[in-house]
Amino acid sequence: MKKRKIEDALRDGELLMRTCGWVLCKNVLNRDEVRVLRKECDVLASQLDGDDLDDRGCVLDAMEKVPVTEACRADAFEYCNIRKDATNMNAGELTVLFRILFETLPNELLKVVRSEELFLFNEHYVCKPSRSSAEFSWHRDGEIQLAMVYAMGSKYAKNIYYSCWVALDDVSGENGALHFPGDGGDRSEAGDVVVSAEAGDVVVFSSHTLHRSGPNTTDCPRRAFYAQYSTKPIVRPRGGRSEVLSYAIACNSEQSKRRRAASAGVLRPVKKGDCPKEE
Ligand SMILES: O=C(O)CCC(=O)C(=O)O
Repeated sequence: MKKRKIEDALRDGELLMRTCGWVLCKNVLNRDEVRVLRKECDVLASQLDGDDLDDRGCVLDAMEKVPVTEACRADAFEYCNIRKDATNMNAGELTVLFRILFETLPNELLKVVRSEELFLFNEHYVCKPSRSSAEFSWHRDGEIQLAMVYAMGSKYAKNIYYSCWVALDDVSGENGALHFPGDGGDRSEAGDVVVSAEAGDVVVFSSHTLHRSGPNTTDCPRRAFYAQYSTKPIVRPRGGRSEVLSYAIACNSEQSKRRRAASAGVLRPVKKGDCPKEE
């Protein structure tokens, strides 16, 4: 693409984010990357009963399984070291996961959101089992995830972060696509916007953006990876000091890159055959 066209495309994405609060980014992850995430999602789901997954709002959180330390909440090296014990990924798959989390998704986000730095705030999978009636009604992520922080005062209500919702399966109205309000904020079934996405596409939206998703009426699970990034660390007051809420791991700074590179000591470059085979 010529430089001018790239600049136009970036401006379009940024404009969409500012006016609609969401944007669909096509083909962000390749097939190998999608396969690595699918496999981890399936491993986490297989550790639960089907009903359990519906009961827990279809959320699968790999970090739930490991002892989260204060250090890993803000440091890329500590995070990678702890995250690697969450599931049985091999070193090649972990390398792919960390590249997605700390490079591919933040780089994509920086095309539509202006910021010098992005901080990983949270990551989990959302898996709607086959024939699941689980739906997410209209909500803004910030109102739910930051309710406790907002309750501490208006200063905290200014926190904003961005969700990168990564389709791991082809997603449509039949299996639980994301919906956003239509023209003039129309939230009716006929007027809202259903975002169909192919595996590897990413829907980016802000923590202030209203959205919902429908049930999965198909015979296959509908899997998505949900990584969220803030432009500043999101903290809450505790015992006279600030404490990181969830995570605040810098993705873009040189220091963060060096810390992540250090974690490569426990990993190794991706080799042919490391990634799961096509199902
Ligand atoms: O993946 C979905 O179906 C929607 C998830 C969602 O809206 C959320 O977790 O806030």
